[in-house]
Amino acid sequence: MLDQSTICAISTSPGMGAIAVIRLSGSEAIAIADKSFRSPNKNKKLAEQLPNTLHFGQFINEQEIIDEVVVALFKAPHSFTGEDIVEISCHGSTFIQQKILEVLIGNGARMALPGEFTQRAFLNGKMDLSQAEAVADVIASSNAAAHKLAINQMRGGFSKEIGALREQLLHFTAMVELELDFSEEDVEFADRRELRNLTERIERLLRKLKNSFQLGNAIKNGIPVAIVGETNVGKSTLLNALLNEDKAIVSDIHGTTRDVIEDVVNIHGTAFRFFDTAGIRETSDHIENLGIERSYSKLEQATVVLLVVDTNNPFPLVKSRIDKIRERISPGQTLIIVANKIDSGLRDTMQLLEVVDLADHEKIVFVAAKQKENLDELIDHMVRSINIDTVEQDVIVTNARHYEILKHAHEAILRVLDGLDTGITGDFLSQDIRECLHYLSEITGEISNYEVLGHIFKNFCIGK
Ligand SMILES: Nc1nc2c(ncn2[C@@H]2O[C@H](COP(=O)(O)OP(=O)(O)OP(=O)(O)O)[C@@H](O)[C@H]2O)c(=O)[nH]1
Ligand SMILES: [Mg+2]
Repeated sequence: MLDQSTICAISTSPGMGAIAVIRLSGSEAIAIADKSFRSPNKNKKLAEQLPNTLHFGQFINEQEIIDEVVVALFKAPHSFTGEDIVEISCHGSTFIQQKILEVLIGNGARMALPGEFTQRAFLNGKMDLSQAEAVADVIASSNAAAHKLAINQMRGGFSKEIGALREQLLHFTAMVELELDFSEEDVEFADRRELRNLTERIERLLRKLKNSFQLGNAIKNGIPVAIVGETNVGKSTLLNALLNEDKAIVSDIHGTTRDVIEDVVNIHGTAFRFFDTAGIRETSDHIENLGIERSYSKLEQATVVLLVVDTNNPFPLVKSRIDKIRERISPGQTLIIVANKIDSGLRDTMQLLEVVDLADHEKIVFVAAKQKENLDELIDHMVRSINIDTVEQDVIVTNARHYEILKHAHEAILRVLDGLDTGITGDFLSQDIRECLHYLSEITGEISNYEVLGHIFKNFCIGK
């Protein structure tokens, strides 16, 4: 059920600015604006103007001039919300903005709820739910990669992928359910091998989408990079160099950092979230041990692990540190060995590190964090390890709600695969497939309830 009232809100950011935009949407939008709009020749009516036009005039309250404004007109269904929209651009004084809003409410509009413009766009079929959600992400995007993902999703990239999945699932149910209609005759229309192939294809797609969330989430909030290593190897010095500020305390005392220090930097259009951790060593200090446990947990959560080693140490010692961390690296993580202090390092250690065997997901760079020497190469490896090309080509899930739904859908499809293996009857198969379809509809919003919608849109700002 669609609320028919005409809503209004300030759509530009709160506070003073050169100009501000106040937006009205609903069937009465133009009539409400007309009550306070006065054109230079005094007799122009907005209601009689063509859509997609701009009109200069005064915004008045009874006879008082509030401001000189430019009004933009859009008519249903060709507008963002699918309803009549009036956008009033005024001077950006907070007093003027508030005054115009008050007058519009006095004329019969009501204040919009957070995200209500976008919610109406969704309810009027201008976009599906995943696209509507992307509108918030586009507004919030703070780096090039997150922006790219959000724009792609807003333009329907993700919806297309879900649509293709639904097609395949519907094809599957059609095959199985035809068989059910003729169940008394004991025929098998659906070729089980074909069904299996199809199910496997769907499973792969769902798995890929589900797994993409880790990267998607990382891009949105900053790729997690853990800086780990022994005490005193220069982890905090490296963090400060990467952030270009003295964020962490640096000293030659072992065990200086005892808790995780975190900050985000934008590098070449990608946000990286660095975690400087407590140096790993054997110690009986209880607090320090708690810090070391946190270092390991940050290591597990990171997409990129920077293992800092001190080239002043003999090679066998350094090598054993590297091997110890290698055991903790899981698939999908990149390990960059940062051989630090090359300004004063042992020649032997450095030479042997140069020729150390590296796996595909491993890199080594030689730096002097204190002198900021060779950090470019390190940054280069980090940027390349997240492979920005994937971001451009593939659909990547960035939204936690979508991820939760995809997890359920994936479980349902695994049950179908299982069912095909154990030879369960078509009606059970079709039940799981229907469940899977149901979940996908929740992503695009074909199936939604007011509680879910309310929850999604309440996180928007007012005016969007
Ligand atoms: N010569 C030289 N010294 C460095 C370099 N990087 C760091 N240091 C010194 O190494 C010492 C330890 O540096 P930190 O950054 O505090 O080391 P850490 O790994 O954070 O140590 P903990 O917090 O105790 O685990 C400091 O005295 C730094 O100035 C470098 O590239 N060259
Ligand atoms: Mg430190």
